[in-house]
Amino acid sequence: MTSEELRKALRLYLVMGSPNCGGADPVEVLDAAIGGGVTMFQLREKGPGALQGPELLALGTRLRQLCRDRGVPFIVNDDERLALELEADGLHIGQEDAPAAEVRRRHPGLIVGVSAHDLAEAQSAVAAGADYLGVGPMYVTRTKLDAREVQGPAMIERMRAGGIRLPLVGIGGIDAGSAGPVLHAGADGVAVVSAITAASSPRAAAEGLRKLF
Ligand code: TZP
Ligand code: MG
Repeated sequence: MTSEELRKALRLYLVMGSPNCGGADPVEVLDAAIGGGVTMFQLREKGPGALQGPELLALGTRLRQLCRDRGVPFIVNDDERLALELEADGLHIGQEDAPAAEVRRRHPGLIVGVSAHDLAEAQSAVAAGADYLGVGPMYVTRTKLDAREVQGPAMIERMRAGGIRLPLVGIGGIDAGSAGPVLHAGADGVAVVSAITAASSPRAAAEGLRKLF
């Protein structure tokens, strides 16, 4: 994938695991969301009731296959082994996970995404060889209980002004009504969880977000 293709794939990035789906089948949620225009997917199986072991592998296999069938890049959060087992297209790591430079070295063929909360973290991630950055939280979120302080779209602007050219996605509390300032600040796309997974129609929610592009 070229960096321009990656930039486009990052427009509407759905991040999700079974705990975000409120009892609905995550495969159905993802299927509907892709139908509505989701361009990239991250399996992030975290929080109360998160699946582990063979159950997680089984869910991951179904989600991975759906992404393959629909031509949507499939990224795994944190878990390098799971990413390899599922033949993921990429891996997303946070500041508390394995150092980005090591992940980059271990997996030269994978898309490597890194969460960055300020310009210094963004600069280190670029130096480590990250392919894209997730920046947040843009707004108040109830999805990630240990989320950092709200940074707002201004953090994207600060990163761009500080010379960060890498593809950036904003994350945290974003929906169709609040995505505009994130994109205007210089993000290539938005990453969302609840705006799609908690919507009565994930497909319509994705369509509403896609209209912004
Ligand atoms: N990282 C920063 S905020 C967040 C993650 C994974 C959760 C975003 O969830 P939502 O529901 O889109 O606010
Ligand atoms: Mg992490």
